[in-house]
Parts: sequence; structure tokens; C-alpha cells
Amino acid sequence: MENKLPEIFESFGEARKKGFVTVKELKDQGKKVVGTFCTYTPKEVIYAAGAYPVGLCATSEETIPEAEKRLPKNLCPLIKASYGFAVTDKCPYMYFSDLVVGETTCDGKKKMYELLGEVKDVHVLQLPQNQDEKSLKLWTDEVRDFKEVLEKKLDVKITDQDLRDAIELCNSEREVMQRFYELGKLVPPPLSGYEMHTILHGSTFSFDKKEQLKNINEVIERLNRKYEEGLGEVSKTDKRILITGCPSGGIVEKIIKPLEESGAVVVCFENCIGIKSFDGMVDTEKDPIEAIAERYLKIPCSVMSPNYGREELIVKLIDEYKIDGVIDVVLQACHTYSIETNTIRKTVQGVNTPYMDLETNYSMSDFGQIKTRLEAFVEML
Ligand code: BJ8
Repeated sequence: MENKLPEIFESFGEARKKGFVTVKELKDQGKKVVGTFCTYTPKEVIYAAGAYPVGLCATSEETIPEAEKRLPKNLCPLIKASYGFAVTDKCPYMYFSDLVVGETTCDGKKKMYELLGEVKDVHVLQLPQNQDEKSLKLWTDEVRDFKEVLEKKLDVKITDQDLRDAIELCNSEREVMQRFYELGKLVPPPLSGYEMHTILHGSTFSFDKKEQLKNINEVIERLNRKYEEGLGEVSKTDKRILITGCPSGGIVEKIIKPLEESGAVVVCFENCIGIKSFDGMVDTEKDPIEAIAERYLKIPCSVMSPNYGREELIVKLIDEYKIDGVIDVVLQACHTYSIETNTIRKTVQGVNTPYMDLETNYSMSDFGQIKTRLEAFVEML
């Protein structure tokens, strides 16, 4: 049983590519696909419409030169790369999306969606920038409108029962994914941060949720056994790191890998690949749209102002995951995360934990410089 783990690990690593075939098959069967860019997009409404949500955030610099023909060079790589894949038709998920859902998060993304609208059918969710009662009312209306948009565009009727079933599905996914990333609380963790990131990222390209949850449950079981038998490969003395900040899909090779080769292990991803996406359940007792809106608006991303939730969450995680150091990843020209580095530094240092912010993009040109900074950071922990 034990030696089957690498196979499963590999299958998650290949999940994005394998998903291309699955999505084509789904389309051939007449199924609908909805492309999304952000953790604030309520997946439940998409599932309730009988459609499949798929993430479109690009993680490679390949199409950035093409994107820069329309977008400024000094823009976040995630935005440029995602737009680049759309205009060059190089992303099958974008190609097969019946509808692309954007959201008013950062300025760069919302202006990019205007250009994307020239080549794809785009619906933009008007996300408020605050999490108070007034904003919740606006957001609840917006989620209700989103349901109507999907009904019209996909020619379906979404009932309350459809929404409740979708809530149940997504809550069970959250429950399993939480148990998975909480393996990072073990000392030493039974897997590296690189492996954890691969599984978290790969699972977002699984279209058969039941199969995905079965596989993740199997991984959890095996890793727990590995831990109990003391067979893990991570050393007890490795420094335990929390990663926060921008989405990390495009910087794994550049930050996570060299960091873990320097005597550290990433035990917690607070960003959108991990905790931000799966924290908090949708209340099953309330009106489904209201409950969905409430859960999503609480996500503590830097696009909210103020965003106290992120500070509170990080302090809690430092304690729960026995964190030795926090690394705040900022994608170049991401103003909201960049400005928040001030608050996050104060908060983290306020609980006597070393902190470092790293600004980077998707190119490997600063690899050496980043590696040196990471080694120096781990050295002083
Ligand atoms: S919930 S992190 S997915 S907005 S695109 S803000 S990196 S400048 S992605 Fe995000 Fe939703 Fe928040 Fe998560 Fe900065 Fe780049 Fe904008 Fe970005």
C-alpha cells in the first residue's frame, strides 16, 4: 500500500494536463464549463447549474509577450499570463469555457476582463471591497443575479434544491481538503510543501468530485500511517514555514523548491491554493443564496479594505502550525498585497515570528537572488 503514494502524487501532478482530455469529453457529452479566476467566485452556483467550474489563472510566463501587446509591462504576471493564454488560444480550459466569470477584485484584473470580453463571453461579478452588513446585502444580490445569468446563458433552471445539493458537495470537499492540509500540523509533517502544493493545485483540475475526494482521503490515510510509523522524509529539524500572499501556482519552482532545499519545510499555505479557498463552511440552515454569499464575502484577501481577517488568520495559524517563519509572496505590481506587507510584517513580528516578503514574477531571471535571500532567511531562524 505504502509505495502507491508516489503514483497518486504523480497523478495529481499530471491532473491539469489530464483534465484537458476530460474537459473535451465533457463538452462532447454536451456538458457546460464555466471558467473562473478567483476564490470569491461561488462555485456552488455553477455546480447547481449542472456545469463544471475550472480555474483559468495562468501559472507560466509563456504567453506574457503576447499579452504585453495590449497590457502594460508593469502589471501582475498572473493577469498578463491569463489574458495571454486567452488571446493565443493556448489554454484548453479557456477555449472550452462556455462562460468566463471575472470579478471586481484588483484594478488590473477588472480592466483585463474588459479586453477579455472582446474574445470570450465574460460575466463580471461585482464584488464589494468591504465585508460589512451593507456590502453583504450588495453581494447577496450579486450572487442572486449570478444565478440568473447562469440560468440564461446555460439555458437551465436552478432550484433551491440544486443549490443545497451543490452546497453539500462543496462543503464535503472543504472538509476533506481541510483534513489534508492540516497534515502540515504534524511534527515533522509527512509530506513536503512542494508535494502538498502539487496535490492542492492538481485537485482543482479534477472534474469528478467523488473520485477526487476518494483519492485525497486515501492520501490522508497513507500519510497518517507514514507519520505514525515514523517513515516520513521530512526532517524534524527543518524550519516550519507559512506561505501567505498572492497565488503561488506560478512560483513553486522558484520559491517553494529552493526554500525546501535550504533546511525548511512549508507546512501551511494560507493563500488561495490552501486555507483561503477551503476555510469556512456554507451554512446549510439558511437560505442557500444568502448562506453562499455570507461564506464567500468572509474570505480575507487583500482586495478587501480593511482586511483584518488576514492578520487574525495568520496569527492563529502561526500558533496551530508551530510556525518558525512567515514568507509573504507578492507578485510584481500587485498593489494590494504589496501594501499589506507592512501590516503583515508588524502582525507577524508582533507574535515574535520572523517575516520576509518577496516580490517576484513568473520569469526565472531572479532565481539566484531569491535563492540567496531564502537561504539567508532560513539560516537565521
Ligand atoms: S481571493 S488572491 S484569487 S483576488 S491578480 S490581486 S496577484 S494583482 S489573484 Fe486573487 Fe481572488 Fe484574492 Fe485569491 Fe494581486 Fe495579481 Fe490582482 Fe491577484
